[in-house]
Amino acid sequence: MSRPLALATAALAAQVAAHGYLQSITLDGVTYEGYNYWNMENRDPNHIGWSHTTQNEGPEPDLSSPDFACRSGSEPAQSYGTVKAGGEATFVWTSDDTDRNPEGWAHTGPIATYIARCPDDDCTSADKTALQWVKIQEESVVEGTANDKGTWATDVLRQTGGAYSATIPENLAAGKYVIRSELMALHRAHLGEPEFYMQCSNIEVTGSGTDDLSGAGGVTASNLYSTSDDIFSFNLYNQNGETTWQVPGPPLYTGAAKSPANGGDEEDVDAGQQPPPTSADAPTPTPSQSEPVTEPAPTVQPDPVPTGDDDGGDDTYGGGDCQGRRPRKHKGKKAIRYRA
Ligand SMILES: [Cu+2]
Repeated sequence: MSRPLALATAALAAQVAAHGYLQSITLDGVTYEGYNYWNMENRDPNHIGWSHTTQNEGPEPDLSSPDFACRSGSEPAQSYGTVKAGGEATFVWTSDDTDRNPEGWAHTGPIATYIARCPDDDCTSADKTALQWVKIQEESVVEGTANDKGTWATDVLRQTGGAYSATIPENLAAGKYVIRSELMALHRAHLGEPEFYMQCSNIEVTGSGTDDLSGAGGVTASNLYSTSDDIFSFNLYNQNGETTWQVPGPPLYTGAAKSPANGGDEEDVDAGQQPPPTSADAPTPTPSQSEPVTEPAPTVQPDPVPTGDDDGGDDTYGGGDCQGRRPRKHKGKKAIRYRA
């Protein structure tokens, strides 16, 4: 199979499989570069995404590795994007392997977003293994059933040019934070190999919020998930009728905004999802009064009946095909403009 010259010349990307990376992050309407591994010549020196050395756009398989925090060999970005508490962060994920991923992000699964306060209010030298992550957004099945016939958060992301949004909690104290966007892929979860893709970025939160997250029950990256979590045995190809699916990881921050792609109709965060009682008695913010943070989700087209070449996702990554998703009609990517 021939590949575009641009890819062929990116020697390090020779084994690119159907994975991806965070291309950009837009904060209160200003777009910053994430970390474009293969675009070194044109990389924005002010990128707010942490650098990494992931060579094949691939997932991080080891929950206990330091690489699980912010991807392989990650190091802090030296710049920040600015966003007000209650503001909007929009993440755009894509792939440079346009042969396998003509629509950018190919996989199916949930999305989660975490945030961690930086010690000494400095993220540029933060220890990725010590950051205490608090989940501020999560979404799994958006429509239909919790299997490959349903529409998952990353399916909606694919249909919106790779974009999803999270609301910065309204009550978050001003200061410097690392925000961690994570996409999960389920096509090999039944083999004990769910895929986790993450990217860290530096943000400076402004406003008059009061919660510095010190009592929010944050956990280090190596404690986000466990191989005993359901995602390590979940079968995407079971045609059951469940319409919900619990995103793994720590509980959602009590002041998190509803995930708008779910129409805001998620159940209220219940007592079982409260952080430990060490939480500060911060007042519970009222639901966000801002505009919904994503454009309305496009009408979801049901998947075509699988064809004979659908292998049920028993593909391999790392030298093999990791498409995990039938190609759909190419809708084109959003043009990304970076600030000057
Ligand atoms: Cu992949």
